[in-house]
Parts: sequence; C-alpha cells; structure tokens
Amino acid sequence: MDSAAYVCLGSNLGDRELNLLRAVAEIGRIPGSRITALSGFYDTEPVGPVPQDNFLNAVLRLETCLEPHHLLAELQRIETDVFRRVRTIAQGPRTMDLDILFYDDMILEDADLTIPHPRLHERRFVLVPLAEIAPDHIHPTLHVTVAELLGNLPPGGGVTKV
Ligand code: PH2
Ligand code: MG
Ligand code: MG
Repeated sequence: MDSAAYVCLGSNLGDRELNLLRAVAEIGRIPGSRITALSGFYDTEPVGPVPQDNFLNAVLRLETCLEPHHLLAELQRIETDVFRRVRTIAQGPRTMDLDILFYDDMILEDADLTIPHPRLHERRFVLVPLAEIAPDHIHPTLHVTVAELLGNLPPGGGVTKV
C-alpha cells in the first residue's frame, strides 16, 4: 500500500509563484507517486536568523510507493537540477526548498533526514497551509492534531494567502 507524505514548498528567489507551480509539476512526475492535495499559496515573512525577502510557501500531500530516503533524493534532485539551487547560507534565500514534513506516522532520526520535520510545530508558514489540507493529521511524537498545533502557536501574523 502507498504511503502519504506531506511536503512543504518554499521559494524566495526569482519568480516565486512560477517556481512553486514548476515544483508542483515536477513533484507530480516523481515515479510511483501522485499529488492528492495541494494547499493555497501563502506569502510569508522570513523566519530564522537570516534577514531575507518574504517566501511563498505551500504544502502538498503525495501518495507514494517510495521509501522516505528515496523520496528525499527525488526532492533534492528537483531542488538541484531543476532549480539550480546552490547551497550557500544555511536557512538563507533559495529558489526552491522541498521539505518532508510527515511520512505516514513514521518517526525517523537519521543524519540526513528527520521525520516529522523537527521545526514544523513552531512554524506558522508550515502549519497554516498544512492545516488547510490535513487539519486532523496527528503529529506522531507530540500526539496532537495539526489544527491543535496551529491553535497553540503564540499569536502572530506574517502569513497571508495570495
Ligand atoms: N525556510 C527557511 C527559513 N525561513 N521562512 C519562511 N517564511 N518560509 C520558509 O520556507 C523558510 C523560512 C529555511 O528552510
Ligand atoms: Mg526548509
Ligand atoms: Mg530543506
């Protein structure tokens, strides 16, 4: 049986909307996989230590027969080959960032891949689009739903649907 993976897309370099649309199309071509839900696109203030331009973020659900590391390799291939992403500053500006948020209810802590994504529960730019398509998904280590995680965030803005 296929698994359900949730992937966050983010771009803050170049034509952000075109980049997200291109990424959705490329992800849809990953072998053994199909997109079964896509959130709206959100203009989001940058989070983290690096001052940079606003991001455009979205989340999609991918039904896939690929194991998590194989899926990660496909996503990194899209970042590198399609978007010519160059890894310079950590958490800095990028044409495309594709992060696995959940993979079924799997818990994984490998050197190159942590599932669930270690910071998803504190990031409004992830939780708002994720709650649009998976409000009832239960976080496998925090044991609360995505909607509850979003409701528990300190009040703040910086995430606007476009
Ligand atoms: N990604 C980061 C760092 N900060 N901020 C927003 N709003 N959206 C992102 O996708 C994002 C970020 C590093 O992956
Ligand atoms: Mg990221
Ligand atoms: Mg990433």
